[in-house]
Amino acid sequence: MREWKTVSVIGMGYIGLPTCAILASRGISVIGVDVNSHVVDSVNRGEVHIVEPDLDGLIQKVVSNGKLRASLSPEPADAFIIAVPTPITEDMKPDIGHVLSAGRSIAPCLKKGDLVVLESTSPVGTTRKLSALLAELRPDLSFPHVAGEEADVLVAYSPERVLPGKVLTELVNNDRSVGGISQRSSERAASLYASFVAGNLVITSAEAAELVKLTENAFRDVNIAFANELAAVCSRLDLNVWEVIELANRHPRVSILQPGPGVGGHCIAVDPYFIVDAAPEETLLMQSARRINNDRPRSVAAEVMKAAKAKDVAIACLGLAFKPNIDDLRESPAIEVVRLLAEAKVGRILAAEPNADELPEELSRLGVEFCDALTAIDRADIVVLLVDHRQFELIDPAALRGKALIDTRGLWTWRKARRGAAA
Ligand code: SAJ
Repeated sequence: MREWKTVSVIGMGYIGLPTCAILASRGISVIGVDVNSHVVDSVNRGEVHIVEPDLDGLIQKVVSNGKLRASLSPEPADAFIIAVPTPITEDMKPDIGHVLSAGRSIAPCLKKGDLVVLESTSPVGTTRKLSALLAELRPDLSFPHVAGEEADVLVAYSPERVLPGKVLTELVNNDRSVGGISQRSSERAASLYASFVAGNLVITSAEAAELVKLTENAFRDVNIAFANELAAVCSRLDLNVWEVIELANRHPRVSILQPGPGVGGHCIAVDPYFIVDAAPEETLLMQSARRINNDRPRSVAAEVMKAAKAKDVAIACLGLAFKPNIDDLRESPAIEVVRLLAEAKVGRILAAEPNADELPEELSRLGVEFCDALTAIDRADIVVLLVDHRQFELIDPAALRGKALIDTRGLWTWRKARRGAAA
């Protein structure tokens, strides 16, 4: 089997950049392509524009030894990996525009024997659409959706499934679905991933692999919605939801996730809509889960407003990231809670986020004040814990004495108390 000498990765974001780094660390010459010239320049300087443990050192190493180079436009390679965003439109329809643009940009570089792998989370059928687009642009070459095993260019889908914060480890160790449009496409794609994946490479069809990715995130969304619904039930019955979950999880076949102020990020809160769009009548559970999780910031804000009886009350909101111990504020339910409180003008809002240098523009415009957690707590009547960052766990309980606490993550009111009892 031919060795992989040159691979081009289209899109150097949260997935593409670590993939460039890992491939280059295995001795493959990697060309990272991005439409953003700042990203291209920073990678060529050996720098990273995203926060991910250990990525900076690896990028610096592979750029300085010449194995990774960034460019604004694709160049010929043995394989092209497409890792570009697939957002949803305002009416919750999948937008595969960036995938098709990436296809258009690589088409002129393709030659017989090349492999194209799509990694972006995509609605079922996207890989086949990509193959059809490439065929239209390159009538001199044959593609597997028409030519099957005889195709000149091989096309496959293989979704990433890495967790932000653990990307470099999970890229290597997770199992991977590899769905080719033809058997040869699957096998070639599997051989590419074998250059760095220690997990199992499981061959399937492109369509099954597309749905597998969406299913993983929809499954998690439904399970978080269950925990959030339970939180609402417990609040009505005046019970501690974290205690109920912890005890239920002692059952050998029960494993409930954790409630919180909602589901953020750009994966779990988005991907279920790709399935809903394809099968609206069959996805009642997924649609309910989306509604439950989307509604959480409003319930949390309502709880805070109920606690804020006096008009001149000060409210400390701790954490703005979409989950603990990261700096990613995109689609964060914590930001949504702060925004709802600021818009309702319930009092003075102080927000703390240890992983950010400044407040997002939308919140500063609403008069929210940015300060460190201890200052915010000191000045507040009500303290709302929105993200369970490790820094917040270390806060001395004495600092919280006399404050009304709304702990949306159970960090102080359950987890920390449990750890203290176990010590
Ligand atoms: N959350 C809860 N309760 C929980 C777990 C999570 O409220 O018990 C919330 C988080 O606070 C956050 C959101 O859900 O707001 C999503 O966080 P996450 O850690 O569950 O997931 P992501 O978005 O960081 O990464 C997910 C992962 N998918 C699954 O675990 C099935 C990851 O493996 C995927 O690669 C990633 O989506 C992706 O890129 O699709």
